[in-house]
Order: sequence, then structure tokens, then C-alpha cells
Amino acid sequence: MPFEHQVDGLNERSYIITAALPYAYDDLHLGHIASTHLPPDILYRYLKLKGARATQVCASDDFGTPILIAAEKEGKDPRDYVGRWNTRFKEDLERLGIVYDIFDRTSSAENVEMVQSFFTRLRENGHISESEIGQFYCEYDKKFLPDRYVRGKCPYCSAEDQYSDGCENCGRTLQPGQILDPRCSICGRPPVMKTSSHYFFRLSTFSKRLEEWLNGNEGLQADAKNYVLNWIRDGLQDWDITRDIPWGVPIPLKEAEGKVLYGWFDNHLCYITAALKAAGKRGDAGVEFWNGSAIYHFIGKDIVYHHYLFLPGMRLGDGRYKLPDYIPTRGHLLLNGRKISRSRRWMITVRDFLEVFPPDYLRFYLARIVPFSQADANFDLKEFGEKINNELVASIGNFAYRALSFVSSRHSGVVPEPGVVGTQEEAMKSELGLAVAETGQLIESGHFDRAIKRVLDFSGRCNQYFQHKAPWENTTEEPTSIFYSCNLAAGLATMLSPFLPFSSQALWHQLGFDGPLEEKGWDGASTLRVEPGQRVTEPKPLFKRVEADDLAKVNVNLG
Ligand code: B3M
Ligand code: ZN
Repeated sequence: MPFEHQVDGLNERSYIITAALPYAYDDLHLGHIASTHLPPDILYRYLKLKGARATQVCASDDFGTPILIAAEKEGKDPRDYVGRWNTRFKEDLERLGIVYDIFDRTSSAENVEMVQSFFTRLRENGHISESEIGQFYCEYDKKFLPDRYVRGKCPYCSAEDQYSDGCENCGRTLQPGQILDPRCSICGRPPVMKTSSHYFFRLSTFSKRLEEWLNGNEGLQADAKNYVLNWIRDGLQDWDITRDIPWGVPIPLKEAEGKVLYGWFDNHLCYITAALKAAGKRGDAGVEFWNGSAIYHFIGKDIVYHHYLFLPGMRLGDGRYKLPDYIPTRGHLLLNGRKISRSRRWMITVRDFLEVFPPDYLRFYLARIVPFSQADANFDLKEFGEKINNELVASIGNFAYRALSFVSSRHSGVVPEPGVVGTQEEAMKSELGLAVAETGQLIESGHFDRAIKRVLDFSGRCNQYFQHKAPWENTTEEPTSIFYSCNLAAGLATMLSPFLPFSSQALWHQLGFDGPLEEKGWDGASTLRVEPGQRVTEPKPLFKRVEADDLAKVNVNLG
């Protein structure tokens, strides 16, 4: 199974977890959360509960042509423009309970320094070549026009109005000059070709070492590995890492004045920058920290090429920082069966969603439907409502509420002393232990969807236990059943906490614990932690049913 840990040594290790960096030009939508931000957060929260040292980082991806174009369209200075998105991302993520040790920006001074040091070392190590190449140039705007600055017809599928670096219709990447009927995207005039001196990262020379790394690393997902190996077999292209635009990391060479590095040269280096910043380490101490940690990069499948080839190639060429141990790669999120699309506005932003539903509802449903594979998952609004109502409300919420209500109404809010412990109690206690262990194993192996399902199954068993014991009529055994139920609910709270940080903490509080649930750790969840005599707080339903009206509110923002 991929990314199996030595559970015994878990709390002695350090983990660095990263989420792919959102481009600083549009709001986060549900697709970002499904593949990129929620999965690492589940692992991170779990590792913390296990007592491991874990550092989780992300950043806004600030540089690149699309961002410069967007800033120009609004007449904003790109630096101010990206700053605004950085703030919005942090707000949205925080509301979702996704809190990074550092949410950096790729344009931060520390990252610029890191990126330039990489360029310099790669060049000294002979991994950068230079050549004159033709670039579109607009004589009217007096600008070079890389990537999205030119639109035209795709030479493969003839789709109109495509960007010069890739066709959205057929998915192919295009080299400069390949697009047909090119037009400047600022003024609409046809550009001319001009030569410019560009630097290339010699990715092709790493083919053998990359292949060895891919084959030798057990932690990498087989489904991604196979097609990456095929790309290597087909032959890797050197990467043009130069852009003739004023927004990017300046190439640290006198003769390259006015040129910046390509966004995919600098963005992933911010994983390292941000992790070192979060740990307060620089220089050799930083290198040691990085190399002594297990490294996870969580991504969506559209950026496999960059993370399985370009990123490790650059790290190999630089030679200081180790390669990733795990690159958990998930598929796309469909929305009501259709591909999410910004241009057609077939998407739901995190902001819009949180206007209507609590953050844990989104976390729950996404965790439930997104598998650990590159298969796409479908966010179906109707199914979302059903899952919340049948699983969160009717199973988990119902059990906790019923147990706590007995404490409140029959025992004046104090957990009763249990009487004789019967076979059903013994059985539930061992089921609890099993659920805690198996849920932990599923999280450690990356199968968060199966992990949450495991917790749900256990919650189903808790409801059955309650039903069997019928404390409303079996009054002799009632104190025992209620004592056990409170303890099972406490176990549920801990198991749910990597997935549902807000509601699990609320349940924890209702059970009469003060302080954050995380302090009690994961392993303790299999023991009976609610003591007789413990005072609970007024029980309140943890979850509210999703009604058709609520769904309609989200629906109107679609399309
Ligand atoms: N911003 C692309 C994307 O959001 C890019 C990821 C960078 S991760 C280093 O798909
Ligand atoms: Zn023009």
C-alpha cells in the first residue's frame, strides 16, 4: 500500500506537508479543496494527534503571465493585486479549518532568494543552457508576448481563441510560434516574431536519474508513476525557463536584465522556502531539517508533469534538498457531473458555499467522496444533502445527542457511575479500539475516504448498541449504557477530528472536557476517557438537516 508508515516510530519523525499553490487570480473553489487542501489537512491533523512533528505549508502562486494579465486588466500593480488574493485565500482556508503553519507567497523576499540560489547553482552545475529563440512581439504595445499574451487557433484541433501555450480544447501544450492566426491579447493585432535569448533547464539530461528515482520510490502512486515513466521513454524536452515580462523572479545575471524566470521554476521552490520559514531554519540547519523530514506534496492530477519530473529534476540538479517521498495525486472534482470551468462559471467558490453551509459539511462530503487515486470524484449537490442528513445528522449527531440528553435530563448533567459491565459493553469497548486502530491505518495509508467510512460504520454500531440497551425502558442498566455511550461518543469525537475539526471540538466540549481535543491525542481514543461524575454541558444537536431551500441557494450561483 502506498505511504505506509512505521507507526511505532511515527511520533519521533518530522513531516513536511505541502498543498499545491493556488494561482493568485481567482477565488478558491470546491475543486481546489477536494484534491489539494483538504487531504493534506486530514493527514496533518492526524499526525499532530499522534504526537508527530508536522509542518504544513502553502502559498499563493503569484508570478506568471496569467496573473500579470489579470492585474493589467484591472489596472493594478501586480504586487498589490496578488497581495489581495493572498489575503482572501487565507481567509477562506481558515474558515474551512485549514490552517497552515505558513501560508507564504511565491513573491516573498525569502522565496526570491531561494529561487535565485537554485538558478545560480543549476547554472554552475551545468544544467542550464542558453539559446536564441523566436518569440512573439507586439510592435504596437512594444512588448514580448509569451504564453497567454497571444491567442489564436490550435494547430492540432483547430479550436479558435486558444492561448499560445496550450489548447484547452484538446489539452495539448504548444511551443512559442506554433499557434495559428496569432493575435496580441492586449490590442488584437497580429504580432511579429523577434529573437530573444532564453535559458533552458536541461531536464532531458536527468531522464535516467528520474527513472531510477521513480522506480525506486515505493511511496509514489503507481497510477501516476506509470504514465510518468512513459513520458520519460518518449523523451523529455528541456524547459524554457525564461520570460520576457516584468513580473517574476529576476534572472540573477547581468546579461539577462529585464528577463524573469518562468512561474514553474519558482513556484514549487516555495514549498521549501515556506517549510524552512515555518521551522525558523536557514542555511545548513534548513537543509538538515528538510532532509530529515518525510516530504509530502499533495497535488491534483493536472500538475503531475511538474511535480514528478520538473521539480525532482531541479532538486537533483541543485543537490541540496531531498526529493519528495510522497506525491499524493488526486483526480478532478466534477460538479453535478460536469467538469468545473472558470470561464463558463460552472463552479462553486468556497466563499459562496460557506455562505450557506458550515465548513464541516464540506469537509465531510469531500472526504467521503474523493478517493486516493487519480479517478475523478463527482460533487453532486443532491447527494451532498442526502449524505449530510443520513450520515452526519442521523448517525453521528443523533447518537451523541441522545446519549448526552440522558445525562442532562436524568442525571442532572453529571455522567453516571456505571454498574455491572456486560458483554455488550466489553464488545463495544473492543470495537472502539479496533475502529481507532483501523481508522488510523487508513489515514496513514492515504485512504481518507475509507477512513471516514470506517468512523461512520463505528457510529452505526454505537447507535445499535444504544438501541439494544434501550435506556428509556431498561432503567437498571441505564447508568452503564449512558456511561458507555458517552465514552463511545468521546472516541468518535477524536476519530472525527481530522475530518471535522469544528463539530468534533463542539462534541468534546459538550462531553464536559475543556481545552482543545487535540491535546488528548489519538491513541487515547480507544480508552474510556469520560469519567463518572464528569459534568457535561447542555447538549445541542451537532448538525442540522440540509433542506432543499439551502441547496437551491447554492444552485443559483452555478453557471
Ligand atoms: N498554481 C497550478 C494549479 O493551481 C499551480 C500549482 C503550483 S504548485 C507548485 O493548478
Ligand atoms: Zn498588441
